[in-house]
Amino acid sequence: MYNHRPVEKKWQKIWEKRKLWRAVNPPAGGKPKYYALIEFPYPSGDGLHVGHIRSYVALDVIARKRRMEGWNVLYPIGWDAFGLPTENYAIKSGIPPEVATDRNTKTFRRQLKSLGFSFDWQREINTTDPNYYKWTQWIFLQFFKHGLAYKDSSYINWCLACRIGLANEEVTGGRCERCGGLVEKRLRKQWLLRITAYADKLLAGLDKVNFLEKIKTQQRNWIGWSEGRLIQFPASSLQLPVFTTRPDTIDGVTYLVLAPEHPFVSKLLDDKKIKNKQEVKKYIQWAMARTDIQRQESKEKTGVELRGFKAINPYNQEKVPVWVSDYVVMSYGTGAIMAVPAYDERDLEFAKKFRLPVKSRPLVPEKKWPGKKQVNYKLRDWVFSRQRYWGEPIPIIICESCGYLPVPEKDLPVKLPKVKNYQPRSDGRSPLASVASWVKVKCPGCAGPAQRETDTMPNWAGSSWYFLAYAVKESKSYQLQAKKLLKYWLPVDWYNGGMEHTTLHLLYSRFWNLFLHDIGIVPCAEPYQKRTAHGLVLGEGRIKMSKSRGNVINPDELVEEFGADSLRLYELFLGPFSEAVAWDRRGIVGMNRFLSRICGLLSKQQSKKAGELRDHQLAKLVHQTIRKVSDDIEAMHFNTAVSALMILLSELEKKSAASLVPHSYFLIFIKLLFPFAPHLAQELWRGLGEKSLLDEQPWPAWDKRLIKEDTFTLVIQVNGKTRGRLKVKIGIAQKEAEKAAKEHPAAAGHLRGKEVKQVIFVPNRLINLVVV
Ligand code: ANZ
Ligand code: ZN
Repeated sequence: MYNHRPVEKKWQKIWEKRKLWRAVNPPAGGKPKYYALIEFPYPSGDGLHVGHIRSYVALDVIARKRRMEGWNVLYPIGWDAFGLPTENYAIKSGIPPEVATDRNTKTFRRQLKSLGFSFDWQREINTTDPNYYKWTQWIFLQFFKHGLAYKDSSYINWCLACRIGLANEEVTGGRCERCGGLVEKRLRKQWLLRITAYADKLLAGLDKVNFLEKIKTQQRNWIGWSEGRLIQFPASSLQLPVFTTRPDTIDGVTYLVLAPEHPFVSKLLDDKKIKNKQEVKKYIQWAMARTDIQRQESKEKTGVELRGFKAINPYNQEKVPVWVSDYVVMSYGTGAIMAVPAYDERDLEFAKKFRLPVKSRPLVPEKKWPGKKQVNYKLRDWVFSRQRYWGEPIPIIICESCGYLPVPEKDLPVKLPKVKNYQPRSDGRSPLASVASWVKVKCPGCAGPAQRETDTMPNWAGSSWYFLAYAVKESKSYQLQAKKLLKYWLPVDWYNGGMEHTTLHLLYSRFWNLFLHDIGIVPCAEPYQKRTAHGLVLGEGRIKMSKSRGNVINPDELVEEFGADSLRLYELFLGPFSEAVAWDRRGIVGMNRFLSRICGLLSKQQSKKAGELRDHQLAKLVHQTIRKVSDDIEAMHFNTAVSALMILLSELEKKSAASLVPHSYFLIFIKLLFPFAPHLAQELWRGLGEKSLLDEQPWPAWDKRLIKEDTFTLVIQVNGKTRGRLKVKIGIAQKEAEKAAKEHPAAAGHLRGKEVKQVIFVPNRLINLVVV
């Protein structure tokens, strides 16, 4: 066992003092820039989790390798600190969210530093810092001024437990993504961001970036591009538009269906056209009270016909009945469909249940399709307000005569006022609504009495531009309009994060960046050049880690017992980086033993006194390892890179006993180890008499000639038929090859009792024995 504690403390101090990881703003001495990014954490009260670390170690390895390769690296860190857990904690404990946040970030900072991550701490950001959210609010105002932020009454997903509205992206299987509670539809006035206006750009941009294919697929499916036709069906005195992707089936339409929320329904109910009003009203009431999960899970189709009129099929003039059913959703297409039970499963089910006709008619050729071309997206506008305290106040003033007005930019930030009570109000408004002195303002338009918007932004706001914030942070302020900085640092060269953010943060932040690009703030349209994803770290036995199960692993204890280097190595050795892996305590013990062996070997080496004898096999292995570790890091095959280091270590151990290892090989080994286990590597480097810091050392290069294979696979044929293959030395002579071929068991059977008449030899390829 080596004593990791003094070693790790010592080098962390030296690194901090030398400010090695500061990203240098342009001109940066002509060095090319490299921007490596991980998803900044939410500083929860529980502290850092071993799951967080996996991604951070991976990009730390990349960042350290890049520095050695001569890049000006930006590898930043910060806190995504607004959000519900801190607010809920405030409700329970009475401790103000900013106090809890401050305490939590202190813990996270200490923990991250104890792991030796090479973050540029000078650029640390915090989304709850008024200097920071001033710009979050400023960006919101730009959206507002461009008509992309608007307030609207719409049916939103309402979490009954959290008492907040959720975006579609935050609802999974009809339940709240945060608390798992039931979600129902509620009509509410909400702020929305018009992300749908960017659906095309969000799709097209995917062709230009290097994202994992599964990430692109998820985003494409989420945006949900669909081309079809908008077809008008005359119905009573109205024209009823439907969206269909199968206009060729129009001859077989036997009824139409409207969503229960469809405005057409209430219009007809007012018009006194409908004979079964009570029945329709009852059905609508019933349908609207159902939660999304009930709608999705119900197997039984339900519905009611609007009796008293018929719609006309514009293709064949047939009269068709109009139904209301909740299998049609209001938020897609036009909220109305033409039903073709002969071709569509769901329509067939409905038709069977309500005894509606099924007509198999031939498909209609394209030139006869009515309606006009229409592209639809599954993507919905982003519900951007929350009725909670711990978020960025939406910088809008509401005046009875002037309407919604932006807070003048010079008055930003609109700071969160202190409140006494963090509990959501029973009227559903934010606790901010209770702070009269904050709410009452002078209207910037007419100078009359007006009120502040009391909604706050969702927890996704601050992270939608944080990758820009790092680039433009100078001391305490953010130079978002400083083109030079964004031009130099953007796009992010390599961004790693969780798959769970693909249709949330990753989509939102691309949207913000695209918009900021359009208004001339950001020079590039796409913010991330490359995006990869790590697999989850599960608890022992592949069970999800959670507080309630008591199986959350605290990195502090591991750092104390085994050291940061062992933990870092283990995080990467756990298994393939992109796959979920289960924690196993024995694994970290193994890593610690590996480091102890390295220590044992290298502390015996006196500087420059090791053997200088040439050993071709060892030289080859050293250079093959350089190549393997280099390539594996780039491909995120960290586990196999570590294995390669283990193989090399065993060989070095064997050969050094016989004094066969040139000193330079030990140095190479340490350099390869450095990105993974920086503390110990740096200590051993110093131990071998090297004065420099490894961050400033060049990454080793491999010698192409040395790693060239010196064998090839000889094809053995008898009478032109391949009978076997054999690994032999390159340049093998015909005589030797012939002997080897004759002795090869697969060939021997065909040669028995026969005479070789002729030998055809193609050097370094094949040998053909011709027999009779
Ligand atoms: C007639 C038809 C015949 C249809 C057929 C499909 C198959 P995507 O690909 O998802 O865009 N549809 C349209 N709006 C809807 C809504 N608001 N709620 C539920 N269903 C809706 O699917 C488009 C198809 O889904 C449309 O084409 C429509 O049914 C249905 F053999 O029209 B189709
Ligand atoms: Zn006014």
